Amino acid sequence: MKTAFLGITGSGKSTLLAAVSGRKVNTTGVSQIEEVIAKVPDERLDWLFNLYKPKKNVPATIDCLDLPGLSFADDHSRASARKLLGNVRTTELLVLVIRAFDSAGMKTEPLKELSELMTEILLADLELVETRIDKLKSQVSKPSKDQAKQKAELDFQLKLRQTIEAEKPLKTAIADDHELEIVKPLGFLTLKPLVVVFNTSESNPAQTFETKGIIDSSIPVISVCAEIEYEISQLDATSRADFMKDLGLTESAAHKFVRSCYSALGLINFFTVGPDETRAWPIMAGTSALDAAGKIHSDIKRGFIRAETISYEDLKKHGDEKAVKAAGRVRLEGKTYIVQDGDIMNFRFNV
Ligand SMILES: Nc1nc2c(ncn2[C@@H]2O[C@H](COP(=O)(O)OP(=O)(O)O)[C@@H](O)[C@H]2O)c(=O)[nH]1
Ligand SMILES: [Mg+2]
Repeated sequence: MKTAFLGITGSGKSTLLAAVSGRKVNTTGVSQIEEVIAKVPDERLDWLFNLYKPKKNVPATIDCLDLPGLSFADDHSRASARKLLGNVRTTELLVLVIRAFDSAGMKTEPLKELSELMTEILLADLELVETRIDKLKSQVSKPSKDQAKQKAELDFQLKLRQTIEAEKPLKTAIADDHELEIVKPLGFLTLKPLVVVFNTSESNPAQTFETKGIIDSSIPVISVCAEIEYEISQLDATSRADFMKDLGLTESAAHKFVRSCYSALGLINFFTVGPDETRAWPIMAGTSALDAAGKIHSDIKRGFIRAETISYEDLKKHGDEKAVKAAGRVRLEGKTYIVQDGDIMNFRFNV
């Protein structure tokens, strides 16, 4: 899954990314978009790896785009910010990093910053719809076999513009699957799921903020002190646990971050195990066994017979597959079975 980190310059995007990916901070990414892969921590997968001792352990990953900081100080920086926002249209999730830590000479106004970012995201969509309207208008003025279709889309885009101008959620203007198909490839930012990260100060890392009236209450919001979390991420496992305990932290930034991304996107993990690898597969909650099989390989979906399924909890409780079998807890699931978080799946197929 692909996410983009957005925020003003110096809000801590690169620091946070380093913390969640375990790599070093790259502060040079001022003018370029950089791609960083963050592994999804899942202790269940690690437990499975220990049990099966395969050659490889393959966690799920989140593909993060670190963007140069946005600035809305003047028209020129606004224009370049708009251009940058154009580059995140292909991502599935937006992560807004808000500066909530003080440092010498810089006043923080986290809620104002969040509200400004939300406005810029809206304006980027307005610009997109206007470009599309201009294009359609010029197409419609020339006779062609597509004219009726273009006219219909023009009406639809005008409706979208009206919705944005009224500051109503864009999704309220999308009536059916056909309209959804039109908007999908355009990559409207306000249609993307969001995660909001308040980058808090060392003195009060757990500080929370009242975002009511700025963002929808369904959007995951977390507080993280990127600077501390970065230090933690650079430690080995033992010192990390000690350091976190000293600070009273129960969950690392990587965990918190991934949990919010999963929640914003409605994702769960299922697992596959074997002598070669143990592996986590992210899927949307509600995915059928057939579609889950297709995530692994189209052949497995095409030749799907059934899925031998064990829940992680059962495996952990009984200790190994043999004991789970003896307890009668191995299930044979069909195509329409809805895969559950933590299911260990072994697909039988025939092609
Ligand atoms: N005090 C403090 N400084 C931070 C924190 N997070 C980032 N910084 C500092 O803020 C500056 C900008 O951070 P950076 O991650 O490069 O921001 P970006 O421009 O959004 O990528 C760097 O000097 C960081 O060390 C934090 O949580 N607390
Ligand atoms: Mg940066």
